Amino acid sequence: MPEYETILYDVTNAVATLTLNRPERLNAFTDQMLAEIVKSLKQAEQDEAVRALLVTGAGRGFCAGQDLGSFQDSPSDNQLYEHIMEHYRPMIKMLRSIEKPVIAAVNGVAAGAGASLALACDLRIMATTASLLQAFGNIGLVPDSGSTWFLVRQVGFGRAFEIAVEGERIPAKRCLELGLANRLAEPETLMAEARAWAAKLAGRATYAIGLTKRAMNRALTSTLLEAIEYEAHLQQLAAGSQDFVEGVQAFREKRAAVFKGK
Ligand code: T3D
Repeated sequence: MPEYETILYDVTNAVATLTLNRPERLNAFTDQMLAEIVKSLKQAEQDEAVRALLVTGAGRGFCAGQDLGSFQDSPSDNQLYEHIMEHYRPMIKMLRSIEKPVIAAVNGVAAGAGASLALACDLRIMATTASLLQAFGNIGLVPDSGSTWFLVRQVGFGRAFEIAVEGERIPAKRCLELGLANRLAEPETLMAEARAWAAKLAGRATYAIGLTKRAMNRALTSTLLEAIEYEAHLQQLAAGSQDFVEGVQAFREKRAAVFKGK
């Protein structure tokens, strides 16, 4: 029995790649897939050999959100609330807390909670043919799995509200303009560029990158003075790393640093 049935998990060149693998449903989430994503994220978190992650989708879609085939017409009291809390929240929480850089390689449409998944990653590279879609409103739901939180912070209230209530596909080029995508790539080179980007980050001082993620997560809810104090605390930790010693030594010796991520 393979470890995962609805995703593919691969580690190459210190990069763990999670590929959502239900292409016939545009990689729509099932409970099994959500559980397997969380399990694979924990695996990547614990594996010292993994220093960066890539999340992508098999086939022509990135992820179409909740599998609507499993939706009931009249959900019972608390059903959706409990479903989100039990199945979606852990995935988004893991993505934001894992102290390794996570890149979404958005190969096609990212809709509903699939858009939330893309937005929860630290960085996004999108195929020029891909799009983000806040599909929730199109079926009478509200954005969930962190989409409201990510959108207002990434594009501001007015644009976030427009994106959420219009329910229209935002093409990759517009995502880049809005800052929702960091980079674009042609579809045929997307994965090569995403892997190269992830491998490049994996070769950097990834312990410090993890602390940077921790600091920026905290900065979202702190004052300036609190942020400066927290940065000072984390700087002390970073300065105790082998990577710091190596970084300074390499600078003095005028050579490229060889970081170990610790
Ligand atoms: O319980 C809870 O926890 C609540 C949580 C909710 C979170 C959510 O994510 S709610 C939002 C759910 N997602 C959607 O509403 C998106 C629905 N899909 C679409 O709007 C469109 O499919 C897309 C815009 C994503 C793509 O359009 P297009 O034209 O490129 O493809 P298509 O032909 O519509 O889809 C291709 C196939 O995928 C098709 O199957 P078929 O007809 O070839 O057998 C379609 O039914 C299937 N598919 C697409 N999205 C889903 C799906 N099957 C199940 N669930 C889907 N979400």
